[in-house]
Amino acid sequence: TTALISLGSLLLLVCDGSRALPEPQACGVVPEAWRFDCYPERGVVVTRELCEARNCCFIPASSFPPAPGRNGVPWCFYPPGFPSYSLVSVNATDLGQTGTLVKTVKTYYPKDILTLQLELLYETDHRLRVRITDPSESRFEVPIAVPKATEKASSPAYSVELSNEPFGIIVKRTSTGAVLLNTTVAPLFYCDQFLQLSSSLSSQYIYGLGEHRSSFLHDIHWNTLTMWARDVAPTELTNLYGVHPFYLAMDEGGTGTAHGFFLLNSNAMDVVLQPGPAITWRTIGGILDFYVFLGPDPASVIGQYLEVVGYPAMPVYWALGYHLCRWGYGSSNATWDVVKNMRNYGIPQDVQWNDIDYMDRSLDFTFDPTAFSTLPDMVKDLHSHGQRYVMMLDPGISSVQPEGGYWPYDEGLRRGVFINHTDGSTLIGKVWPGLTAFPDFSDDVTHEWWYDNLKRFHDKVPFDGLWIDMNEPSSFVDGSTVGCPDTELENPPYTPGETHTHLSHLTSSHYNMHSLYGLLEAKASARALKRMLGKRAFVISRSTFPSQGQYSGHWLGDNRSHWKDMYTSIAGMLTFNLLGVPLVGADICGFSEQTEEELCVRWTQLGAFYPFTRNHNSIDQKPQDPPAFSPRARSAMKQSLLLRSSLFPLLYTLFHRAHTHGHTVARPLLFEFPKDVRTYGIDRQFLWGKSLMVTPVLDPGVDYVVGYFPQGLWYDYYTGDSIRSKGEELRLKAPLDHINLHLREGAVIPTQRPNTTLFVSSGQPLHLVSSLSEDGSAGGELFWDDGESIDTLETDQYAHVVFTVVKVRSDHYRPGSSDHYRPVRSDHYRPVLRSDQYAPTTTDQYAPT
Ligand code: MIG
Repeated sequence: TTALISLGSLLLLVCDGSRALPEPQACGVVPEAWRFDCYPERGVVVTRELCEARNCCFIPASSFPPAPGRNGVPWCFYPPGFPSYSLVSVNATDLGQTGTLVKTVKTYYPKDILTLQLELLYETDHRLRVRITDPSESRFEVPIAVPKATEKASSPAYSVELSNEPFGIIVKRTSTGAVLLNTTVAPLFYCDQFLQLSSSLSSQYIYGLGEHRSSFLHDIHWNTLTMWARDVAPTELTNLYGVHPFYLAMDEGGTGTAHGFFLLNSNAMDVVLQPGPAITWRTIGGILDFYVFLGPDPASVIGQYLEVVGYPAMPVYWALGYHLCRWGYGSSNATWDVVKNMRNYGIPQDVQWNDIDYMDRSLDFTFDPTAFSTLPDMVKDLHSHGQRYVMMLDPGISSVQPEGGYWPYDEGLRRGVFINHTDGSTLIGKVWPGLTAFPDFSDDVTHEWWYDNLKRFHDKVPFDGLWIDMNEPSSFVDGSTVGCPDTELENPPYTPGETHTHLSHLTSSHYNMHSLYGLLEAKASARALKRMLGKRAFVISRSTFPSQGQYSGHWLGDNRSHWKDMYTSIAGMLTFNLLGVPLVGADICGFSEQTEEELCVRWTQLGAFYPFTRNHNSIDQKPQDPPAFSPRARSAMKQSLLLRSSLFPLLYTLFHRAHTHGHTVARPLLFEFPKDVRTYGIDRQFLWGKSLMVTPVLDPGVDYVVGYFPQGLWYDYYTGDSIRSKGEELRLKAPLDHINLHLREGAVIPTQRPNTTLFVSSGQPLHLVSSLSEDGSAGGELFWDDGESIDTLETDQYAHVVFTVVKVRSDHYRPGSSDHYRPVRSDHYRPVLRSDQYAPTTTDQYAPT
């Protein structure tokens, strides 16, 4: 922060209209960490000539790019005083302020918008919104419903300072003076297809910014995160399936306070993190419309963000069960055999899935009449066992007329639901069935058509939920069968990361809406399911965008059967919990490549603590469902799944909190211990809610695991033994059939005796497990309803029970003695995992031993 403020003082060098090269001294004073890239174009070797043609500073940096895809200290960077906008007027409004920004010098990108309107909206005490728009022409804005404030916040936790010349916004936390945003660090760009805003970051601790494969805590060392929905197997340093321009960051100084930032923009963009610490948002369309959330703790930041984009839906209860899937069962009977096998072994399974191989010639809304002829019978059988069926749908609708016609396409054409070229002809790409058209889910007519298709198929195969894949949208040809038109949209002056593969810009609306495809398809799917089944919808989507959680969950895509992929799944899961999509998990045991038994056991144990738990496997790999392994492995997997089932009441209650308060379900440790800097980077452990800590084994060939225990009292979930930690790493025993679980002091968690399916176990007794704090107190809650009706909360069809344990003073109580920590138990039951007994038979209390 100090460094950037000194930069600010150099800004007097601005002189309108001057195209003079920056003074070498002025360039030299800019510390490397604060050099903002003036030549971010990829694949260009930036020379002094190219750089100076942009009036920028050219200093070959001391270090060369450290890693491919990571772009190191820029050699060409903006000098202090690089021409930018000036704030020429400010007026008070009902909600804040409005201002006019002008600029006289054009940049080196086409179509500078020289006059801009600034709007500051003090929406709530903890939420500031800033919009920078073109007053003369309306530009694309993301079509998601955000709250409209009607009154200016009365005592905002933030203060806003505006810098006039050059224009910049500085947002501070009122209580501490911490600078959360300072956009004066680099020039603002606002051209038709190049909008760029930089800011200092308050600290190096920054999270969110999905979807990328990385550690949970982002690396700020010249790390460019591209946002553009893309079908690519999770790989580091490249953009993946979803787009989430939101971050959570800790304030400076390790005080535990946190804030958030959300850029409401769906165009292709690069987000650059640099060690300043600073961030640059570089988008190729739309407007600059962003929010700052003041927290002050990490969990509140997420709640405030989700107030804007929407709280996640309350899942139907069986969404939280065990899901089994693979690509390439080959037939409905083979699928059915797996289900029967699971039943024979008494392994919990709520849901059986099918991948595209159930389809007839890969056509949506059909099933293979030969190999999958018994599909309807299998689904009926699942239902009669209290189990559910989910199958895949891809958005690409075959445009080649199969024999007998294809209603989805014919009807879609008739109703005009497909994405068109600008000349009005249907755009054709290529996916699994061959040539395909793509439904335009931004249109209600398309939603109606999607519903009709689902209904017609449901009459034949009564599925319960949907798996929507390939919705980036993915296509096997660039652009369309006729390539890409040669337009400005196809050739933006700046191209972020990997934005040209698969279905590309095509039309003006696709240029803006590409990354919204998965969101809009999920919305259409959830609406249709609700209407058709009259229950909460179950949808799992590959592509996601802010507000996705209202309509679907997410799986993390095509991982590999590697130990490393199991580890990175934790960061993915935690990140999506921050992004308001708590119903998330990775393909357990790994999707591509062959898994091995030990990995699959460990992954099933970890996966039992994914909010969404599904084993999924790619075609051509050997089966990896639990019965496919040795008795020892199978029984370890079974134990972990029964354990998960026994924790269903807790998990369900956590989802209720996510739905009503925007809480996380799978939670990073730093959320509960924000003052403990040692938790900031933890992504090998996590919590369920505030109390249950999961410490999985993530390495091969070990029978122990090292975990960090934040300060306090922790109880081994199985034995009730307590550990008093000073905030230290502990080595825990972890034989192959064991996943370490610890309960934090002061909790009461509801559990249930498990069964092979959830909730049918309504006959299954509920229990409480409590972990007393040092003073003998504990608390918790249970949310309980029928598990599937829509809006049980709104219609008052639920129970919400709050549990409190207090130490009752007795004659035996002797202050200062350790006696009062002795457990007072009605029996000595501890939830030791045995196949016949998974939960306390009576209410159980752990007390410090
Ligand atoms: O091009 O439907 O991520 O889970 O098994 C691959 C086949 C298409 C990608 C999904 C994966 C699924 C696969 N799909």
